[in-house]
Order: sequence, then structure tokens, then C-alpha cells
Amino acid sequence: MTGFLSPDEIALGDRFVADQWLILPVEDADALARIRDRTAALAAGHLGMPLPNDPQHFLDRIGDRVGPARLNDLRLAVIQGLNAESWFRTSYHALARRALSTVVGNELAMQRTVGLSVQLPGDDSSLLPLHCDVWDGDSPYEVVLWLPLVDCLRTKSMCILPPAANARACAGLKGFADRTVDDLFASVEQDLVWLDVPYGHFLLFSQNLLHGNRVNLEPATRWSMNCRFKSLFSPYADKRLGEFFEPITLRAATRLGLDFRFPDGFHD
Ligand SMILES: O=C(O)CCC(=O)C(=O)O
Ligand SMILES: [Fe+2]
Repeated sequence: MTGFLSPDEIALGDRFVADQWLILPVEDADALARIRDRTAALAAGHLGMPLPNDPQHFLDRIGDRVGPARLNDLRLAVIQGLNAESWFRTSYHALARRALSTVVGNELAMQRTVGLSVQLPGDDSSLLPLHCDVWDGDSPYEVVLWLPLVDCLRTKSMCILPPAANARACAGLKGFADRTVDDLFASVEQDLVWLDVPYGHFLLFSQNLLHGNRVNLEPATRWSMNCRFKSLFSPYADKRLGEFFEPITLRAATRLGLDFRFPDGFHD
């Protein structure tokens, strides 16, 4: 050791500060398979179909069985079913436990419900135009753990604006006050990076950077999850501890500290 952090921690931390996103292999392959398989089972159940033999293929090809009109009901049934599973959030955290500990901290708050995004090829009904969550009630201390359940490449994935281009776009944002988000997209399009995240990997990104998605031009459907994490004692914005976030990795000294009371009359 040459410092307070290990060389690996310094390297990963410096990489995250520089790029503000990371794509790494999941740390718990069984947890990923369990999440993917339960997702496929819930989707099949909602559609009145038997359990699929090949869950990933089934998810990729869901557009053969459901169109845009019924997609949101399917999405809600699946994510509500997953969030109701006692193991779901611990498994989700296990996918990136070490990376989160290094990048965010070892006392974490986690979003109480994980989100799910399903995007059929060619469907423009559930897009998220370019945005920074931090402009709309999220704390700048949050990161998003984004998980593909199928290979998410090119427009089947999401895009993000790298830090230098993001800083330029933010500096010029005043000029967009009376223009549309499509104008903003066009002005940064050449600098946007489409994040290729194959199944078996996660993406961890800062929602302080502009990001979003467009119509999925790939032949298969995108299935991805997202969940926010932050250091428990970092500042909160509109998304509050206890409402939106929940402590997940309280350490012993903190538990003692939170329970501590001065004896009656001590300050009198
Ligand atoms: O999944 C996407 O395309 C965008 C996700 C997003 O905006 C977020 O998780 O903050
Ligand atoms: Fe976002």
C-alpha cells in the first residue's frame, strides 16, 4: 500500500472520475442468471405462455408476441413481480458489489425499486430523450447501475455525452431555452457515445452527464434495468432517504452512532 486506497481502487476511481461511466463484467453470474430467468418467467406468465427454454432468446424476440400497445402492461407486470421478490435487490447489488464499494462507498443507499426499460425494435413510444437526472431532482452524488438482460449494442442501448462534450453542451445550454430537446440532440449527436453493454456486463454511470436513448434500430428488443446508488451520508436532493432510497450496507459503528443518546439531563 502506498496510500489510503489500494492501487486497484485508485485506478478504478480515477477511471470513473475521468469517464464518468464504467462497463465491467458482473461480479455474480448466478445472481444475473436468476434475475434474467425470473424476468423471462414473469413475462411468459403475463402472456399466458410456458416457461421459455432459452430466456435470453425469448426476451430478445418478445416483439414476436407483444406489440407497443400491450408492452407497458407487460413491463409493469414484470418489474412489479421482480421488485416483490425478497432476493431481487440483494442480487442486483451483488452484480456490482465491489465496483459500487470502490466508486461510491461502503455505506450505501439504494433506490427502493429497480426500474425496467423494454424497447421494441422501431418503437418510439417509450423513449427517454437526452437528459441529466441531476437537473430534475436527483443528487449529483448518485450513480446508476444499469443492467442489460440481453446484448445491448448500438441503438438497442443508451447513449451518453462524454465529460468534455457535456461541459461544452452545459456551457451553451442557455441558448436552448426556447428550442427542443431534438435540437439539443442534434447539436451534440456527433459527440454522443452509444454504450455497447453485452449480456453479462453492467454499466455504472453518472447521471450528471447528458444521456438518453433513441428508437431501437436493432432487430431485437432491449431489456435493461436501472437503479440508483449513493453514499448514504452524501447530500440528498428531491429523492429522499426512506422514500426513494433505503440504507443497505450500514456498518457497525454507524449503527451504534445512530442509536446513541446522551444520558437524560446530560446537557442541563
Ligand atoms: O435506459 C436508458 O436508456 C436511460 C436510463 C436513464 O436515463 C437512467 O437510468 O437515468
Ligand atoms: Fe436518466
